[in-house]
Amino acid sequence: MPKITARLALAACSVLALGLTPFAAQAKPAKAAAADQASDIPAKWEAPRPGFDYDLREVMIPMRDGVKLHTIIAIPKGAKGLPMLMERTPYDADSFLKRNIPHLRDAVWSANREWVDDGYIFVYQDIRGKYGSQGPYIMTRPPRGPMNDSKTDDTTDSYDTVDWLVKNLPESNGKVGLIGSSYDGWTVTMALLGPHPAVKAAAPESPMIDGWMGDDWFHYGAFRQINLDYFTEQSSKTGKGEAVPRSSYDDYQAFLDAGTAGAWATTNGFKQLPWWNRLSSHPAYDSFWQDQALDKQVVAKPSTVPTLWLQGLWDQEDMYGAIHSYEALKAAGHDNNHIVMGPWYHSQVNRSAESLGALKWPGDTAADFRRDTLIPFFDTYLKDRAPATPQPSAMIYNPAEKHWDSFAQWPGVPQSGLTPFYLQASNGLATQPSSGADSYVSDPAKPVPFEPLPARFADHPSWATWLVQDQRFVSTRPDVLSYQTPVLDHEVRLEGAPFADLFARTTGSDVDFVVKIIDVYPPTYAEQPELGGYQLPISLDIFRGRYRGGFDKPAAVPAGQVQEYKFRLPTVNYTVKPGHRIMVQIQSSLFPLYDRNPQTYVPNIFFAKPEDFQKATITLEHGPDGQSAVLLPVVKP
Ligand code: PG9
Repeated sequence: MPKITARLALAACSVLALGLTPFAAQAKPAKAAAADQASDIPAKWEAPRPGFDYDLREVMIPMRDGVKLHTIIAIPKGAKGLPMLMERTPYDADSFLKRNIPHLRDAVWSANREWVDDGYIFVYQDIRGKYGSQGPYIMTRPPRGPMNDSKTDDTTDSYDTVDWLVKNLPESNGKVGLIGSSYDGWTVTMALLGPHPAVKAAAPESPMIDGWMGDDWFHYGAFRQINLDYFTEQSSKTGKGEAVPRSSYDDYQAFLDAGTAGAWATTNGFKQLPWWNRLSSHPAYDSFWQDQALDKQVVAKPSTVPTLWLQGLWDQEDMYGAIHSYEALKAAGHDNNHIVMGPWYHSQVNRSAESLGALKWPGDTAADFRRDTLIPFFDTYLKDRAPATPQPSAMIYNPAEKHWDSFAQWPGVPQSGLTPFYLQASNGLATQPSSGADSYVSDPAKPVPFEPLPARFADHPSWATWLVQDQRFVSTRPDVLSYQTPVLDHEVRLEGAPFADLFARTTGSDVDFVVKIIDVYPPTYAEQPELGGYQLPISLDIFRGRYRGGFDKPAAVPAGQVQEYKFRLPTVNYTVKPGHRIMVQIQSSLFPLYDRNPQTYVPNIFFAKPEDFQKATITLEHGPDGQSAVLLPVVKP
């Protein structure tokens, strides 16, 4: 450390006592400079923006209660009569447009590039309480009603924003399209509960619709621990907070060390986060979740806005919302809504999509979709431009045949027409019932990993593609049971939503079931040799056994008694080809993505004690005490 003189030390002490930094103290004394200027930084700097092909406006738009929302608007130079494309986000509106880039095409984020070519005005807004917007932030703020007794929500905020836009942007044609993925898809859906008349089309992309049933927070009651990072990132600060620091490079180990999600949260200070406190005190599907499930709300308050629901077929975050909203609206007779499911991971529709993990597609399925379908859909209603072909009710990619299929009705095969594929002796799978049973020991000390170790939530490529991971990495574990058909001599075409229908006993008093439907590739595969023998999950989900009698009625499982566990799996449009096999894998954990079931019934698994975690022997019945099966949407010739 350098030697300091007594005088300097004294000066430093007085600076510290005044609460000034030494740097500020040094800047002060030059008397001559102080006379002619207050600061080198002008009160307001206007960048001339020479050569820019768009105007940028940054405004604080007032809502009905006086709260102002930070909004960025990019208007192509000389625009006249252009429609507006609006995205409302909790993820920093500023990050959607690079302000210092002169050409709008390069300045907007990649998903909007084709829209620039087509001619749109872009509006990006921070939702209440995040980044530049005023007001309190509430996680996925519930609609006004039993859970929100204020006069505002994201329906009114969207309405008030659109109202301001049509009155203040003379360059526009007064028509607004709504778009956004995930949380931003949730904001689109919220807007649809009471849209401004200027809203003419909407695309909720992988929207978070029901956080308990099958979107981000839980799947059928099993908690998704990756959200623990999201909670601090999203709700510890107005801007972006930090992920939780790790004790181990491998999240499998880090979460095993923590014991429960509740213990992890307590250790990491989550009691300061109101959202965590609310979520963790509602582990079951009670009115807290039911009243904010938007697939119910869109039917209760249906809009007339033509809507294109989008999601990935392997969407690792929001696999539930789009398809269930679409189906609910269809069932209620609303035909102004359409579904598109592409061969994509979560939000890949907004990126390039030539491949997904080991799977390759001919061309960029996302860019093609944006150019050929999404923009023409918006243009139909925002530019009065007739589409080349009318948008079908459902457009679903067939990943085995590598092309899009159109459907007037989706799911193609209704639930009443599903074909049971029964578990058989010697790990067979067939359409005739059999007799027998198989057991495995599920040990909470050694849960089945959801991806090859080290598991890392923070690694994007592996997180985005874990749903297409070759399942051979677990298929030889004794606690993963695999059943497969003989090699197929004909193709089996699947169009719709499969179900798992298990009849099982356990020695414990609670249990989870993970069911995967898998396309097993032939042992050698000339088209892409590394896919030889690949076990590709085409539909997979987890179900928490305590909810077998109703999602709002958790109940202990009677030890040793056969119980039925029936649940829907994600939708498929898939052809299992001759030479392949259909496989079903069943296991009782998927860790650390999902929290471990202690296998002893406790009222709230978040706060289970170490002694509640017990090994259990689980027995799957093939008959006569129940015919365990998966029910597949096989198209009959
Ligand atoms: N899947 C993310 C999310 C949405 C809504 C709530 C919580 C998380 C997202 O990508 O926005």
